[in-house]
Amino acid sequence: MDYQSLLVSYEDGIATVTINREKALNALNKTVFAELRHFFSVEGPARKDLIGVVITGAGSKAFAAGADIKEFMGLDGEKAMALSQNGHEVFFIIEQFPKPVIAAVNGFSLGGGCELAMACHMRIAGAKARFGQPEVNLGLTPGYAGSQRLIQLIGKGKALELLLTADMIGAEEAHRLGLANHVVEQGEEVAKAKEILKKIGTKAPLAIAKTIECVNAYFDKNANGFQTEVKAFGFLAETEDFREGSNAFIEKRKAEFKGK
Ligand code: DAK
Repeated sequence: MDYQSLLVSYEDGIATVTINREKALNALNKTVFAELRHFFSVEGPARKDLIGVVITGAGSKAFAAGADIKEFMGLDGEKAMALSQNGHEVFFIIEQFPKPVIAAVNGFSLGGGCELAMACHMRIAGAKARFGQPEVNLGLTPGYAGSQRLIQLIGKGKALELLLTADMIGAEEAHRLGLANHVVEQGEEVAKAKEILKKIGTKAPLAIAKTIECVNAYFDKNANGFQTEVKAFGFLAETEDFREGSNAFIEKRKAEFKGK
C-alpha cells in the first residue's frame, strides 16, 4: 500500500510507523485510521521477522494532537457512532497485535492521540510530551476508548480528574501516574522504544504473543484471563521454543528461538 499519511520504515526487525501530518500536528483523520488498520492487519502480520513496532509523530511538536477536529463538521449521531466504532476497532487491532507496539510520544498526545498511545503496549515520553483528554472542551467524551484505557492505566480517580478538567500533564507527571513507562530526553523516544524492542526480540516470539494475549484478557469482560493463561501455558509447552529455552538453561548457553 502507498501510504499518504504514514511513513513506515524497517530496521533490525523493528518497524517505525510515523504519523506524517506535521502541519496539522499529526491529527488523526480518516486516512490515518485506514492506514493504521492496513499496517496492523495486513502489512505487519505479513512480516514474519518483525520483532515489534514503534509508533511516533512527525516533527518535534506532536505525537498526535487528537482526532482531526476538521472532520467533525457535519457529524450527526449516526455518523459519530460509526466514526467512534471505527476508531475502537483500529485501536483494538493495535492492542491485540501479537508483537509489542510502543508509542514514542514526542510532543502533544491529546484526545485521540492519547488514546492511540494508550492502545499501544507501552509509552515512552520525551521530556516535552504533553498528555491530555480535552474532549469536554469540545462538548464530547473521548471517542476512541480513552474513558476506558485511562482508568486501566492510572486508576479511576486520576482518570476522572484528567477527563473532567481537560488538563494536560507533562512527561514526569505521566510517568508518576503510570501513563508513561519511561521519560527520556526530547528526541530520544524512538531510540528508547527500539532498545526495549531489541531486548524483547531475544525472547521466544510465541511466548511474547501469548503474554500479550493473557494481559489483554484481564481487561476483556468476555474472557477469563486465568483460563487464557492456563491455555497459553499448555500451548507453549508444546512448542520447539519451550524445549530450546529449557535445554539452553540446563546447558548454560543462550537460547536460539525460532518462533515455532
Ligand atoms: N485537528 C485538526 N487540526 C489540528 C488539531 C486537531 N486535533 N490540532 C492542531 N491542529 C492544527 C491547527 O488547526 C493548526 O493548523 P493551521 O491553523 O496552521 O492550519 C496547526 O495544527 C497547528 O496548531 P496550533 O496553531 O493550534 O498550534 P499551537 O502550538 O498554538 O497549539 C495545541 C498546540 C495542541 C495546544 C493546539 O493545536 C490544540 O489545542 N489543538 C487541539 C487539541 C485538541 O483539542 N484535540 C482534540 C482532542 S478531542 C469521537 C471521536 C473522536 C473523539 C471524540 C469523539 N466521536 C466519534 C464521538 C476524539 C476527540 C479528540 O481527539
